[in-house]
Amino acid sequence: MAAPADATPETSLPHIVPAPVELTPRPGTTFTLDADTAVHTHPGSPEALEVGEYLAGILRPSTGYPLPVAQGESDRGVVLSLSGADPVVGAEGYRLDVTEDAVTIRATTAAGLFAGVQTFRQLLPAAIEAADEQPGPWTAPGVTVLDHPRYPHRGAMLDVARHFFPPAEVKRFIDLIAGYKINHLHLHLTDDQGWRLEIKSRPELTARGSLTQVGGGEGGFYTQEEYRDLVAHAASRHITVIPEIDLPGHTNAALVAYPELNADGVAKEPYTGIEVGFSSVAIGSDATYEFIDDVLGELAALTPGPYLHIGGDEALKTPEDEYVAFIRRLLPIVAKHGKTALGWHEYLKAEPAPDVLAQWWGTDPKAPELVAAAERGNKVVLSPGNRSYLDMKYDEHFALGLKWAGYVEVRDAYDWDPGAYVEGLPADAVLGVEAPLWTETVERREHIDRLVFPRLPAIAELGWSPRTTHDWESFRGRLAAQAPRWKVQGVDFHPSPQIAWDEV
Ligand code: TNX
Repeated sequence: MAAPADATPETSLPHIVPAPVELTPRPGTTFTLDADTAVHTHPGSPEALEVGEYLAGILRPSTGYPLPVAQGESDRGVVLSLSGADPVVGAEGYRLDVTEDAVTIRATTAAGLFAGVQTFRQLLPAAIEAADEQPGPWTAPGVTVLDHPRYPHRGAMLDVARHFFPPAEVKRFIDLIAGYKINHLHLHLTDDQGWRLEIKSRPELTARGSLTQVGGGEGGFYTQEEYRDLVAHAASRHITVIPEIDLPGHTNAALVAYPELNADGVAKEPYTGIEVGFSSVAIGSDATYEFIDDVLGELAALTPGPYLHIGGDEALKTPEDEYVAFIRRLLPIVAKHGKTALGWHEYLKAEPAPDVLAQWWGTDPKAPELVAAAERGNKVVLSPGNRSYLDMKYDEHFALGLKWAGYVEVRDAYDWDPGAYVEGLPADAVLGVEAPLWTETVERREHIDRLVFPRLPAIAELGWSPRTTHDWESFRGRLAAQAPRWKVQGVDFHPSPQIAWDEV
């Protein structure tokens, strides 16, 4: 016998990832998008209007409805308002009310409206994600959602150095991560195998240093115009780009381009393998710092976000005293260009000032150097290799990826607490989390998709959702509900055996 229409059993709670702070169903209520629905955005706010246009841009192809977007107030249709939100939502949260007549999102900023839009998207049928017209009906269950992030820093990284990905591919990546309320995109722009960003004062970097990639393919690079366009695309999704120039190691591509960066003054040959830790710029030479000043100066000018990531990892050929001297000479250059440095945790050996950030990629929760840095005031972003590395294999049968940090199944990615993971690390030192995708084995879109989905949503949830919502059984059910969306979007996710994909 069918359940009465107004019964709302536990199992029919909407499946939202990341889990919201509070979600209360309105039993028996649904909202239906139709040919007359309009999007009303906060009067006088171009940013809110942009979020409205973004939402309409997702809804129009699949519904075939006109969905006009205009500034104004309304109690019908879709309403994006910058007034009336509970202050508890902060700078990135929102309140979402779905009633019979209206879908109302209230926030204090456009970023909050954008986050609310992502939740609303997941309330609609999966076919809403289609690129062409679908039958509908386009109903969303009645709910009240109050939501705001646990951490301000929720990141994903794409390594475009080991394999180059053209701008359209990066934009697709941005669009997909935005759906899970990720707000930082770290681009690993340079490594031994390729230099991927045009630097006008150093043209050989791309003329000579961008021509290869892992496996010997032709590589590539972003012109400054293309890079600016990527940054703007990310910004339109409320994502801040963090560009990384990896120094002093992982620099073979630069050493190919500029002989004077080599300690012996001789240019290196291009490298297309996957070993790490063999290259270094000349630590003691002024030419190195003139080069870095040129590169970081142009990069800072292209980058509206506050951070420049300077790498600092795996400088295995550099003696520790030289490494520390290098970092101490490098950091003032970042500051001179008006940016805050972020670096892989190794650079904490230089005991940098408290205003710079560290990204921890360790696997051992005993990390006394990280704790000591936090005690000196440095904030940290957590990317534990055995939890958040999207390039680790899921299991021994998985063809792509590496396994130096072990296998990372979905549950490994999900079942840890960023606030209590590193022993003795004060909870308030943690700015957030990042899931990096290194691309030694990642050659094309399908490879990206299989490694990123479904593990990125796990890390996104750890970054967004309060610890009180943490529950593997709940997560695996909500994650399974994403699969129909990914299918419609053409995301070639890995059907991990840990998730009951068919029970949705
Ligand atoms: C370590 S994690 C690296 C990268 C590799 C990655 C592969 C880190 C800061 N450095 O150079 O691509 O492992 O998983």
